[in-house]
Amino acid sequence: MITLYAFKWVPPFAQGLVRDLRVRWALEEAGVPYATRLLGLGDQDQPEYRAIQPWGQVPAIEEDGLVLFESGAIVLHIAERSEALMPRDPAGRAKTVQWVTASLDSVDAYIGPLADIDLFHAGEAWTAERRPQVVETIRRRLDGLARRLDGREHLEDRFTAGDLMMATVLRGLRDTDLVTGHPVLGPYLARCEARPAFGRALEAQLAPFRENEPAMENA
Ligand SMILES: N[C@@H](CCC(=O)N[C@@H](CS)C(=O)NCC(=O)O)C(=O)O
Repeated sequence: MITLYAFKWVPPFAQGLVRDLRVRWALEEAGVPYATRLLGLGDQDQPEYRAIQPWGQVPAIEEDGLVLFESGAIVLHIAERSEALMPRDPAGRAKTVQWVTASLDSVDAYIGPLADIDLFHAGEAWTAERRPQVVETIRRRLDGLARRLDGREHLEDRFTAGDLMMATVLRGLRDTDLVTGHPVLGPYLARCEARPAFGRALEAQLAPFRENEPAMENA
């Protein structure tokens, strides 16, 4: 049985965005059952967990002695065993790997700096100058993606792990209208999120956050 490492709780701005969502979604699409090990405060820095994930981040998985980190690598590993995530023919497999890689290298890498500005450095003077440049760069990345998706349901001729990864990357812009207000990307993301497996994965990530909500100070 696969054991997935995830967080017990994260602040609301990150809930629904933590990268174990990708792994949960892939497992749901593939119909593979899994157990979770939830990391609390300080667990990330313990040597036992650093031996599993060098930077103390989530997600990571363990299965029959195999330890794997990096959400893209884990999703592809799951896709290897499920046609629901990756076609069996060599070209279909190659295209799936291509889109998983593109979601991370060609889209996510450009979205990260905006989250950094909006979530971790909000209100700092330097962000006023930098933010418009970051948004413009993201827009150009989204334009390329939208041109690909215009007139298509998915990145290829069917849903694959590439769409799963791309959708979770696009969710990282949920506090802006860059995706939700986009005539091609908004409906694309909505289509991906309408999949029952996504709903189950999201709920599985959010449930522990509700259960482990920190007590309000002075409450
Ligand atoms: N490239 C890694 C990134 C993992 C990552 O950034 N995880 C975040 C949660 S989404 C995390 O654990 N952050 C806490 C930290 O960095 O201490 C992957 O895709 O798995």
